[in-house]
Amino acid sequence: MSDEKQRAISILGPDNFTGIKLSEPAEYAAGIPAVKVAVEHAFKEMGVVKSLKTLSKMNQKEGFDCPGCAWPDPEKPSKLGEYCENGVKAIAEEATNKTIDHHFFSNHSVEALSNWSDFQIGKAGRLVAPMVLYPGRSHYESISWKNAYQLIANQLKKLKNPDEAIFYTSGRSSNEAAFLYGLFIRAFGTNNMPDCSNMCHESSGVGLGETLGIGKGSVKLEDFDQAEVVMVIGQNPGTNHPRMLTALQKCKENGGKVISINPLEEAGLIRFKNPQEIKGVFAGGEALTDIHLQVKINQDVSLLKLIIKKLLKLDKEKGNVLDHQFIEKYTHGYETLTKDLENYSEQELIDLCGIDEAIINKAVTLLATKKNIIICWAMGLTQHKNGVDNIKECVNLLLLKGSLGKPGAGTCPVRGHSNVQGDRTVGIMHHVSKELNDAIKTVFGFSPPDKEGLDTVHSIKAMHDNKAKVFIALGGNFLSAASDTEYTAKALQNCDLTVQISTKLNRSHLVTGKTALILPTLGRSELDQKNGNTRFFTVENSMGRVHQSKGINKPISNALRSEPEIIGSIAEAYFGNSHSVDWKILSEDYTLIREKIAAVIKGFNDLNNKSKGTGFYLPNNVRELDFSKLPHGKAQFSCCALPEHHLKEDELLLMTIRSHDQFNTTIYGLNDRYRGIHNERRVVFMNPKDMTDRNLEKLEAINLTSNYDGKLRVAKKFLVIPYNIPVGNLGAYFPETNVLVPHNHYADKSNTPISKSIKVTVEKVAN
Ligand SMILES: Nc1nc2c(c(=O)[nH]1)N[C@H]1C(S)=C(S)[C@@H](COP(=O)(O)OP(=O)(O)OC[C@H]3O[C@@H](n4cnc5c(=O)[nH]c(N)nc54)[C@H](O)[C@@H]3O)O[C@H]1N2
Ligand SMILES: Nc1nc2c(c(=O)[nH]1)N[C@H]1C(S)=C(S)[C@@H](COP(=O)(O)OP(=O)(O)OC[C@H]3O[C@@H](n4cnc5c(=O)[nH]c(N)nc54)[C@H](O)[C@@H]3O)O[C@H]1N2
Ligand code: SF4
Ligand SMILES: [Mo]
Repeated sequence: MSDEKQRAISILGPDNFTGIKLSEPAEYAAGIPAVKVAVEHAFKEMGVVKSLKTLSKMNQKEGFDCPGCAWPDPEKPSKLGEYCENGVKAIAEEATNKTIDHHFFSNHSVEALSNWSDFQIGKAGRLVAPMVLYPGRSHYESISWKNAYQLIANQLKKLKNPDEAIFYTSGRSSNEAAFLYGLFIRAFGTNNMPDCSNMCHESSGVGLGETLGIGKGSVKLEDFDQAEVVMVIGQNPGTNHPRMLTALQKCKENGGKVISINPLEEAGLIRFKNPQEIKGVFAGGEALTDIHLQVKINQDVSLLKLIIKKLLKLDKEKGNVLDHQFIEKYTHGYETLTKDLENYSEQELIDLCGIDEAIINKAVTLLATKKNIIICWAMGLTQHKNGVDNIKECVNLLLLKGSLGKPGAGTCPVRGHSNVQGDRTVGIMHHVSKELNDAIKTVFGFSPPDKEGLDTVHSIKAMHDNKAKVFIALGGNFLSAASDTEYTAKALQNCDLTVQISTKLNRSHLVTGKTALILPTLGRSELDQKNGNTRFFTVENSMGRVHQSKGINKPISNALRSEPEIIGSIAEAYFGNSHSVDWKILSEDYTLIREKIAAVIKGFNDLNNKSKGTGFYLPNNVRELDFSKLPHGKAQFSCCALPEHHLKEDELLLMTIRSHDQFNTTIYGLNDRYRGIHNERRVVFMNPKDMTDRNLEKLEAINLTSNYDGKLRVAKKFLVIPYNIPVGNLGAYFPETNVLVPHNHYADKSNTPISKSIKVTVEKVAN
């Protein structure tokens, strides 16, 4: 193929079926199959010896933090191993022995690679050499680190102003890397820092910030031992936070109850066999959910309003249901809330959420008598137009019950990426914080920009409209993770330069700007050494505990650089000696970075010492019941409107979810064991009644079409799976369905794409 030929890149990859097999959905999560699957994955990718060594150090004090989700480790890790099936899959993916070097890229053109499936792309192996794709060329070519840094610096210097550059962060980077990255971006002169949490828990951050004064959860892991009720809303922990099941199990052993609110009866929520316990391996497993409320997609506000209405009524009749002392002392807006609820009839709310009233009453009776309640949630609440209100309605319930700031009670937004919370804490954000800017000025001697930057959806629009020309990503897979894949592709392809600092190949390396760079970096599990000294870094888990993580494996290649070193070198190439920060020295010395974090960010004093061992908790005003920064110095009740979809007669509401065999856009395998799907990802879960209405057979192929503002978006070829899902609702996996999510429809206030409530129609695929 000629080097000059225009690249015909496949943006979505192949859409062929892979040979589906079905089984009954699983009745319980974990147990023996989980152990077996986990070990198979590890041995296949890492070999036996490396697997055993690596796993023995994961989530242990002197080891490294699991690169999977952000669920916390217990203070005293057990010797049997503090990890789950998906943690093992995550580490096997990173610590694989397979590598792709410059030979791989000279053997495969970018165009050819783009026709591989995401599963094949991910399985190719670890990136081990810096590579460049020049304009008009068909293949990536080798480039030295030095020339790569210079190329970036030159391109950044060509921009008319710093706001023409976009700097994305995914949530796997350490606090040290993220802090340095944010510092460089501000020194460069922009706040354009979109990050994965814009697509994830941003609604939680906004909702909690406005009502409770901190955009993070308030519970600690130990609180699960003492909770009387744990509500799990819009979350699938059996797949996405498997060790949370152990916490739920403990809660139940201590007499607690679990209420789940989900359009699906997810296996992990129903029954659980703990693979870390002998009884879990052999016995029949434990029922986890006491009450399952099978809510229709995006009707959580209706359901929570109904529950609250019923609790208010009971309180009036019998008393002792709500915590009036707490309401009086700590909250604002109670009268307005109760008055607003009078606008809704119980029947209207029952009809909207689609649940049998008798089951709702059971939940109400339980909640009425209990005082210590934890509410956990994830993407089922955040990724809707009213994502922020979903969170606020949860806060309303907790405030009414006085379930905050005491053991066994509180908010628990369950974070996704292992350090997504930490990255935000140490400064990755598009908003301007005067406090942070002042601290940076004092410590580093330069003034950060005070113009609000772009978040994810607005960055995409800016690139699409040719207002931003350079895109740099610290991890992640922006193309496939973001909404409206074809629009996002155009946005990236408009750029003069796209740069990916990555461990593994993904589609964002193939759908690129005119020039593209791949900068391979060390993974979590790898030994990070400089001049014979082993370096460690720090992370913050979902519950605000900061602790160290130290890699143990020999790096897969000597050519790799650590994330801080890469960022420091880009900064050095850009600034030369003309800046108040010595980027090279800072980027190589993580102890120094931690000193600077401690000097700039509240709550991090003595970080170097305090992060050792199990680490320390960051300050959290909700734990102290200190609402002094909020209006009236109180926690805020909110009046939330009901969601409106105005569905046309033939339209259904689609939620885009994760299978059990993926981590976001990384596809570990083609099975979704708990939901009974094997060897296929192009499936759509549908209620049998909706199938009958549309004359659809099991496993019939359909296209999904969304129509927003008159623009048709089509996701082609999905097999219909009859499933226990509410009438009018559909479920299908992302990233395949991201093509349907309109770029300009996102949550109010948080701008999170509406990935869990997309209006679609279905059509049979013509043979
Ligand atoms: N193995 C694995 N672990 C992961 C990830 C992964 O991809 N794989 N991703 C990580 C990341 S970044 C994140 S953010 C988390 C995501 O963790 P989750 O939020 O658990 O992930 P999703 O698959 O998006 O599941 C959303 C759940 O919400 C339900 N749901 C959808 N819409 C609604 C609704 O309107 N109301 C209610 N009540 N429920 C609804 C779905 O049925 C599903 O059970 O997991 C993290 N952990
Ligand atoms: N439709 C739909 N879209 C969604 C969602 C949804 O539920 N539905 N969920 C959203 C959510 S919650 C999130 S968080 C985003 C995820 O968005 P991203 O975080 O952008 O996507 P990931 O798939 O997690 O990124 C995987 C890539 O990260 C790189 N990587 C892995 N480890 C490291 C590391 O240690 N360092 C570096 N530098 N790179 C590394 C690898 O190259 C890998 O291919 O997707 C969002 N998109
Ligand atoms: S629950 Fe999350 S952090 Fe813990 S081992 Fe599993 S994937 Fe890793
Ligand atoms: Mo996420």
